[in-house]
Amino acid sequence: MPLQSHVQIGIVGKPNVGKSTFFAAATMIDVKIAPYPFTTIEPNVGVGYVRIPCVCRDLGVKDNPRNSICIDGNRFIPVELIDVAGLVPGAWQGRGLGNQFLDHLRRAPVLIHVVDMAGATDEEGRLVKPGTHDPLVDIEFLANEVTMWMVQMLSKDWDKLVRLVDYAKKPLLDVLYDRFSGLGITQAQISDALTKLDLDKKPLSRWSDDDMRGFVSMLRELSKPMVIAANKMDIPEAEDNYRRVVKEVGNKYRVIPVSADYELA
Ligand SMILES: Nc1nc2c(ncn2[C@@H]2O[C@H](COP(=O)(O)OP(=O)(O)OP(=O)(O)O)[C@@H](O)[C@H]2O)c(=O)[nH]1
Ligand SMILES: [Mg+2]
Repeated sequence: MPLQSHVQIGIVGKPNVGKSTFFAAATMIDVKIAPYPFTTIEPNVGVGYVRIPCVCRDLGVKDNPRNSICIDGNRFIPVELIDVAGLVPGAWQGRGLGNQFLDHLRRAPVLIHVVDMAGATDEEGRLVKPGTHDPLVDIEFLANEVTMWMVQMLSKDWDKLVRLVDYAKKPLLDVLYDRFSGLGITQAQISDALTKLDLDKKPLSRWSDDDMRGFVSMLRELSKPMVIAANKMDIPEAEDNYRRVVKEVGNKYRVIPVSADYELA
């Protein structure tokens, strides 16, 4: 019986990069895996375990806590993983499986972005010769899709928001919090994003498109941090790409080399 988990992690990426393989390796759940895009349509949900050293050795604790288990001095913390359909450019506007799939990620406070580091799939997930697609393009596109999905939520009935805040004097924080309710975003994160960009005092009626995008992009980084699983490291072309990706975006993301195929085997 898996333990209950209160943390949900979304596994995201373009189609055919190995999301379901990664999910299957982490949860030991048998799911459909195939070398073409949109193998997964309905999300797969399961529990995986994060292993950390247990405090029992230092503190002499004997009982297993209710939220995790200890085996031989290792603590296994359950996390719920959700493996969703692949995302193609323009998903936020409904392309591919689009919004429907993004909606499955609402509750996840952390995302694992599975990237085909071998560059063996094009931007829509079709197989191409290894080394022909640049994984940096995928990293940028995915963050952009999630941001635009959130921008769309914010900009809907924008005039109404402006009236509420600028004229009816409802606190900006409350109005934004309402707008993003359901995404598990906290007031502190919203407030942080506003102050970091000097937008906390600016009337909404004077926000430019860049202000809105900048704010949402910052809020996304704060509220849905992303880790990059650099997948298909078993393919020789992945090595150079991996080094380049770490050099280019290693200060922004944790990039972890993996081979989901090998892990699963
Ligand atoms: N060489 C190699 N192939 C991999 C690796 N991980 C996954 N694959 C292969 O990539 C293909 C796609 O794997 P899936 O797990 O179905 O990919 P997905 O991202 O879930 O695909 P969609 O559900 O269609 O979006 C399969 O043929 C896998 O065997 C890996 O680490 N190395
Ligand atoms: Mg899949």
